[in-house]
Amino acid sequence: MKEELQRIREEALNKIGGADKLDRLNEIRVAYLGKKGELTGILRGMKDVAPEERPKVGQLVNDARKEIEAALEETQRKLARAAREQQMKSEKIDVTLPAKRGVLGHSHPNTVALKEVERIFTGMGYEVVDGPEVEYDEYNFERLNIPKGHPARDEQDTFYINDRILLRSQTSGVQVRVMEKQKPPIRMIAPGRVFRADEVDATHSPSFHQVEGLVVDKGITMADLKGTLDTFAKQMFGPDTKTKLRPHHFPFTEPSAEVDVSCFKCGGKGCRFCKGEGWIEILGCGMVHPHVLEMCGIDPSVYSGFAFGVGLERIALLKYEIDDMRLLYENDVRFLKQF
Ligand code: 2U9
Repeated sequence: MKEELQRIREEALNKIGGADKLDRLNEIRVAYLGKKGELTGILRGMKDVAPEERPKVGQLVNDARKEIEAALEETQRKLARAAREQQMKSEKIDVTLPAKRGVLGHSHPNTVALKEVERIFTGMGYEVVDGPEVEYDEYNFERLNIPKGHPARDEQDTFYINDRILLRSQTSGVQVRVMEKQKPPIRMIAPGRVFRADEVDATHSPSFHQVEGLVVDKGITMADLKGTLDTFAKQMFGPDTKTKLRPHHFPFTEPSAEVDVSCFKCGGKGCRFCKGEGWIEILGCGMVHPHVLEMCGIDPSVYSGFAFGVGLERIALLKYEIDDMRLLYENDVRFLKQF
């Protein structure tokens, strides 16, 4: 029995010493100390040992068990440490390697242009006001001197939700709301998306963006309008830019004008960019029609005002020399990252 115990002990310790994996160590534990293990088998055979010998043999089995357990534990610690070291080595991070460049997007040309327009007008004391894209006919047309049946409605080929509600064709409803609520002086711009049932081409889209402006106060004249637009044009297109007003007609302004700026490519001599004209049309404007003021709750015998409207895409196309509006909506990063 003693020799057998000695053999088991040596064999187990040998195997433990030779184990190179935690799994293997577990197998050894089961083979010797498990329920059906060799050492456990010895304990079971105690009934065949003479009673006076039993305590001694029992002691020997226990000693062997402790020894094997200690060896298992130590080897397990060693193997676990080695495994951790191996893992640390394989996962080592070289902090001196150059960092991977992230793909960093940037603002859309429309956004860049809008921020610039907002910077210029807030610099002149204007407020930037937002409003709903789904609008009442009343605010989009009626209060702007465009009653039902007016030809200006056909020009704007509007998307109707029902006979009272539509997708706004201009941001003017925002100004109407401000005039209803606020006593002059009013100095505001209303940027935002507008909708018209236009066919898509290089200069048209069923959805585009406008920035409309409105100033209402006592004694506002066409000279204020001209001076404001001149300041805007110089800041947007360069300090040498000249501004020219051509008579026009809008139902909501009287008198009305279209505004050209001197070509910022050729300085007005005429080039391919301005199609030989020397001038480029950028926006529409006028003095707010007295009837519009009245319909918005402002007394036209006390107050006067000017308004203007500009297509944001038109400004972005001109400023960044993009020749097709569709490029602005395709979201091709190869195009967008140029600006
Ligand atoms: C109120 C009163 C007057 C806004 C104005 C224009 C002239 C204009 C066009 C520019 C290019 C539309 O995007 S576009 O096609 N707009 O020419 N807009 S005056 O006049 C207003 C607005 C609100 C209460």
